[in-house]
Amino acid sequence: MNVALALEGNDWWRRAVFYQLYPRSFQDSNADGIGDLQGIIDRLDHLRGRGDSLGVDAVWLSPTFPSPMKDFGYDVSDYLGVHPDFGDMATMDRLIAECHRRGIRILLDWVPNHTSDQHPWFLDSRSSRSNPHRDWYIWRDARPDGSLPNNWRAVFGGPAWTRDEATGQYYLHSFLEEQPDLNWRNPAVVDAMHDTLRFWLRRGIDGFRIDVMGMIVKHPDLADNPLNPHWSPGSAEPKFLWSSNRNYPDVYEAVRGIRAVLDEFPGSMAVGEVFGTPDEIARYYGSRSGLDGLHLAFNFQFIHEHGHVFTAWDAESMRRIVQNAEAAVPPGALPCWAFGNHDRSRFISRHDHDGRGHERARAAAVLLLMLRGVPFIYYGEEIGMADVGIPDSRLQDPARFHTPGRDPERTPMQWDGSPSRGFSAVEPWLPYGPADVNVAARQHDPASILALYRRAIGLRREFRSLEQGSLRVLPSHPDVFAFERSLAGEPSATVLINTATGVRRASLHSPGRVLLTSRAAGAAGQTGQDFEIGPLEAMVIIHG
Ligand code: TEU
Ligand code: CA
Repeated sequence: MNVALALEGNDWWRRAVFYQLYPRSFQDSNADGIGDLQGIIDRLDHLRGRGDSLGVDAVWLSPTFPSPMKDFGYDVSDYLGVHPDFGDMATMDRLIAECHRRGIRILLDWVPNHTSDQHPWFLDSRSSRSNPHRDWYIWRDARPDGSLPNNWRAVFGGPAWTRDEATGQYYLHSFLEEQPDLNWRNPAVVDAMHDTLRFWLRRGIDGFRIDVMGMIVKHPDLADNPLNPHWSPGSAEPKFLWSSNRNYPDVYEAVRGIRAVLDEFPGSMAVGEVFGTPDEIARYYGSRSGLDGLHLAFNFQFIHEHGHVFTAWDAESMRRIVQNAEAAVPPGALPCWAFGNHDRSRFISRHDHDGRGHERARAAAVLLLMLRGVPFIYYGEEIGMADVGIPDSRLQDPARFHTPGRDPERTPMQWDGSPSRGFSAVEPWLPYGPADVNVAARQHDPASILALYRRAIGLRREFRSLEQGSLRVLPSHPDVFAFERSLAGEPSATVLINTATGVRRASLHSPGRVLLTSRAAGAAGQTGQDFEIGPLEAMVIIHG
């Protein structure tokens, strides 16, 4: 059964629509309240397969490895295994095969910056100063005055150093104290981590999302971070910059080493979780000598900028974000877009101050899928899932770096309107959201957000200018973000996003035909050169 051919060629990822799936929350198959790999297999038809499926080309699974789950899998205790909550190696092999049979590529989430404190390497490392694994992590003495080795902070709050009684030294952890940082300046660590990539690539995994890419190589002397000039007492700004431990220049050399491993497996790829200015992000694609870095590096500016959650939905911000990204990515490289992920409040909840988050989410679907570059859909976005309020007694996330932690955006996928939402036969690990937000209710409703996602993905397939064309921002009404997608020899398309809650006028260089509108009652058919675009409406118009 050849339900849907996979994208062809080693550069398939350039044309792919990706879907991020949080394995704990996709589908529980064995009634323990936790999603698992068999559950994902059971639900693959939603992603791509028979009938009305979304039609995505690739999935990224948040970490599936053995882990004490202090950070829900981002604390890995064995890079070469499967956590028993999720299944076993045989199930993983079946998942890979089932994805491939449907034409879906599959990425795992590789966590190179730190391991779990229960990883055998760290258990060894902390056992004595002379252990062969000692230098696999970053150990330092206190400063002569007894203070911490340097002023670095953990991303989740508190100092980045914990003193280990047994050997009297401090170890570095950029996140939780149960997540000690690996020492990427030790060639043995580099070799061992590269081998974990090879292990999965040989098993058929198509690539990796790389966690915290920008922090793996630090300042060689672990120099103090400088004071943030924008900080003042009581401000929301961090007190110190991250220049010694984030996007430190040597990290790009390590990235090239990772790329060289991927190049041993043609057709594999990696997308990096990176933070920084558009220029810092651009450097992850490669050095002056070419695109020898990561295949893709996330642009998170529609989620957060400079550490602040992005809640604006205005044409001005869109122009700035898109133009900055277009100007920064190196020639031949593609921007990589996401409007949500497992670390941040969901899109609808970020844009719902006036109760119109759902309309903005529909427009966002059009924007995400019509931008030049590679889109990532966060599970549940396609049905309009919002953050779920979590009672204190059920909070799970240990990292409360932004209250109330990251649980609200990690709740179970809602498959139907039943009390179990079709997710689990028992109480789920996190509570469900409102019953009316579910796949079954949206599946056959042509006016639903799910139908809109399907149509937008379909259009990318149908029109090469939308899938591969260049992007040019067009002059427009200040409230309307307008851009053109064009490719030689193909009809060009105009995309219009009205970010105002009132009607606005739009004008085109030539009349066209409306391919898609985000408003259920939006206009279809031919347009004139001048016409009206509805409140919060997004439109795709094809010319010629
Ligand atoms: O996230 C890195 C991370 O902490 C970001 O959330 C970042 O700090 C923030 O957006 C501010 O810029 C990754 C994973 O996505 C997350 O789930 C893990 O907890 C974390 O790494 C540690 O592995
Ligand atoms: Ca389960």
